[in-house]
Amino acid sequence: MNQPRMAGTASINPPSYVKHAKLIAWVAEIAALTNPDQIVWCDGSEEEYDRLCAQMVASGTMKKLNPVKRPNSYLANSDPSDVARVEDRTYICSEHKEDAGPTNNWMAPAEMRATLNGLFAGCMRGRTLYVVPFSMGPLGSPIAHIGVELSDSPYVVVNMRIMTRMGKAVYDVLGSDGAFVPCVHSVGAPLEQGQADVAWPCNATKYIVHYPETREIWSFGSGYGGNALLGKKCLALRIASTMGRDNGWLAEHMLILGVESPEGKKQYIAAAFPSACGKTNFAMLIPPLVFKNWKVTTIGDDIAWIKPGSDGRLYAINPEAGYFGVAPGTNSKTNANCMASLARDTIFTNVALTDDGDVWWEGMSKESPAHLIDWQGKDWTPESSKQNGQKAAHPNARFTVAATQNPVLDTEWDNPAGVPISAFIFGGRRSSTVPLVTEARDWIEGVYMAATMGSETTAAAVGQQGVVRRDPFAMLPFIGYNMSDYFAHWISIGERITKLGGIAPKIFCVNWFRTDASGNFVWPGFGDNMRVLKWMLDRVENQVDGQEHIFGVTPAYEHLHWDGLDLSKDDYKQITSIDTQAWEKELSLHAELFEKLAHRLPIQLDQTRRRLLQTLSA
Ligand code: SAT
Ligand code: MN
Repeated sequence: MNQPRMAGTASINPPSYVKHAKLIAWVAEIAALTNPDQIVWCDGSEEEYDRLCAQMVASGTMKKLNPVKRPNSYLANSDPSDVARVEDRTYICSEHKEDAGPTNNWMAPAEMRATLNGLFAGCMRGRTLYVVPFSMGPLGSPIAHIGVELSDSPYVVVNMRIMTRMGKAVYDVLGSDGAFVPCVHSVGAPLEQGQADVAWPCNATKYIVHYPETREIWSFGSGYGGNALLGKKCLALRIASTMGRDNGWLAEHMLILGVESPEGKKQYIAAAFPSACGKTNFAMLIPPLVFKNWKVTTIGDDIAWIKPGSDGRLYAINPEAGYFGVAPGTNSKTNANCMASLARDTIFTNVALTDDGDVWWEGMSKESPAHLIDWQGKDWTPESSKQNGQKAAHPNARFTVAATQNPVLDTEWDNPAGVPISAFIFGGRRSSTVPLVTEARDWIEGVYMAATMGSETTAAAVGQQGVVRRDPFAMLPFIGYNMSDYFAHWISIGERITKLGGIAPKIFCVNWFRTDASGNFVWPGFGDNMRVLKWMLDRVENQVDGQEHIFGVTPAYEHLHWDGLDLSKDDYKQITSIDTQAWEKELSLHAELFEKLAHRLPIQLDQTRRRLLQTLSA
């Protein structure tokens, strides 16, 4: 780490291994605008990580956890106003409004640049500007993309080191003129001379801004998750989705998992669910006993970059290097592999602190500890929580952990060639209407299912929770361009596969979340999702039947393995039945979405809707 100290305007002083003149000039330009006290060029070393963590422990941003219980791990508590992605403050600033489309916030780039120049002027006063070079995807691989984040948050630096391939080696790949996505981030809380810092600086004004045409990212005012770790949703989804549109590939909000049968046959599945709907749990699934000798392994838990190969198959990589997963609800029953991953070397954010210096969150154990310090730093007891309803951990509390700590990490997880995808799964959180699993009869029907997906909102984004909203492909907050063009792009990928002589992966739609009359989930979920996964894999191999209905193909009760699970035929009916009235309403909501997307919507989608409506009312 290189740390020249300067009063007022910092000197740039890049280390000798940085040979990229444009990058150095850009750092100088941003430093001149934001006015940090010093500039630190991060090298990604362990020594640097430890030093920044120690510095944050000293400043009160993080606590070091009990080294016996949770070696080399930390807890950070954010400001209560900065706990999730801010979708209403997230902008796609393309030259033309239609290119951002009706589902994105838009402002003309020139106008946004003027606004941001005002906000960023002097915004790093009293702070350090960290230069964070990172690669999304294996370092040096032809499918990886490099970003450089300039941030005044040391919390961002240590999280980026876990979540991406971050550090010095990136400069070797960049050389003197390699391409990178410039990412500028500030918590927006300059410090005046002598002003004491707070534990979690942030600003009530927030902007998460993308310029898709020039591939730039600017983020102001938040230090949390996807608002601040700019490699994740901002680069690997919003910006990458526009790269994919331009170059014939897909950037998707998908986990990737491998399934190996007892005979040694390996298949890979990519699955899209909205934030906080169990992607991490699904990606680390432990099959029930009846699936003895079946192995499920993880390629990724949140993002997939998918490209057609010359053999007509789709190949997927996980551009990330770590997991930023939801802690509440995670325990040794729901996700033992995840719990094992979190045993050490983990950063926890907004979970509760136990009296012996460990962490706890709702759902970690049946019994809660008798006393905790909650995520807001207040005393918490089971009694006090009963009285005031305060949760010990914030519902969007997270862990940041390296993928390499996952005991079921797939051996191919960082193979730059990617893994071939056999099927896509799309899932929402729906307490009614949508059946457990439906197979689309062809690519277009699958694209339709994904495009019209609805899901009840979760704590991953600021706003009302539990309301159904259309979340096409689980990508509503992450498509960096016009959603209609995105649908058209998916259709064109299907056509490309056919042209290459391949067979498009099957597309399935699942819903683990249907409830009974008392509001309880009927389907057990977690490991038992293997039962549904097995049916899908058998469908891919043409080895099992299903029942065709209006919307596609669903397994009959006898098509699933039930050993070890007590789920009656009636219960099964409850989660697979199709309520005609509810579906008429559902199709009208699809029509509403299509009306909103209007003139650029691919004709095939509304044709499919009309066909379904006709069959339904026949
Ligand atoms: O905060 S993140 O965007 O990284 C997590 C999520 O919403 O999936
Ligand atoms: Mn996500």
